[in-house]
Amino acid sequence: MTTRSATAIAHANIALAKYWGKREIDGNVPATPSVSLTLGGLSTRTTVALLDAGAAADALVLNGEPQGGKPLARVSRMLDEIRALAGVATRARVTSANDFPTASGLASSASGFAALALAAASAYGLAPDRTALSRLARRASASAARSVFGGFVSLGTEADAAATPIAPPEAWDVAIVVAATTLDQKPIGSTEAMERTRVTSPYYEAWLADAPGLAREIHEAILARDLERLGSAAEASALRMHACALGARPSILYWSAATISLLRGVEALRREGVPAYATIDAGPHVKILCGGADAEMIAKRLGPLAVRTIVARPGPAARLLEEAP
Ligand code: 2P0
Repeated sequence: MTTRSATAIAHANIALAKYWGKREIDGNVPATPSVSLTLGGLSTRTTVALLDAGAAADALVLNGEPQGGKPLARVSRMLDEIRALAGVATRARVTSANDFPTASGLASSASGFAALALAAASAYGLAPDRTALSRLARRASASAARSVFGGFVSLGTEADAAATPIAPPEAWDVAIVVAATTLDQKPIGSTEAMERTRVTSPYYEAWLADAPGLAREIHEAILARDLERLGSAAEASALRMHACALGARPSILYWSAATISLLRGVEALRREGVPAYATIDAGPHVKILCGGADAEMIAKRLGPLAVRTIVARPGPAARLLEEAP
């Protein structure tokens, strides 16, 4: 029998200024500042239900499949932090589902851990403010800190970093066209890939030196609603992140042939005068930043190069759902 439960929804976000690499301190602290857009759609819905006092372990069901091993351990680590704050030892059952492909470079850990932090805090009777919630989410997955907020969001590199909102979702009519190139899982997770990059890529120091300037430019371009400046800096951030990862040994190459075809497709759109800019995360998919009015046309144009396109508009902050009585 469960005693208390809470359900939360959080949305994926796409980094326009990329986080890649962690500081060599405890707490999963990014080595580079990042700036993101939280997306409408692309959401994770997570329920945390406290188990009987006698239950020995947490349980996790992800997209209908019971999980053990590393995924469960990562969830239990966040629950342990919340239990320590709440002074409650009771284990919980976590049921989580994405409405988009898990672990394919579509940022499921961002929406997943933001939803988990909010649902778990509520189920255990805590009411952290948004900053504390973002900090909690960051310790599990840094990109999740950003999905706590809606719209345009920034995350720094301080030891206690929490995300802060830059502009709400309705502030600017832009869109992200997600062009998925495969529905398979990615071959190497971003946590491991970042660590390999830090340890072995000769370009890592250059990336650390360069990334803050791009993040500042991206932040300013958002405040100025300057799509061309934002897009060109966001594209540079993504390509420099991948260039740095390519320099790791063994190399980290997330791209497929379709990734390059999509990059060429975005260049062709720009030659025709359409403001469209590519960004790529830890996977082969290409996400195209564009004006809201161009999004459907761009999805149609690039659709034949992808297995699936999704038009995503700026989306809201993570939120609790009212429980059915
Ligand atoms: C980002 N990515 O800023 C960058 C760009 C992927 C590429 O944050 O180790 O799942 O859990 O903190 O947040 C993906 O990494 O990594 C990511 P952890 P996370 O969106």
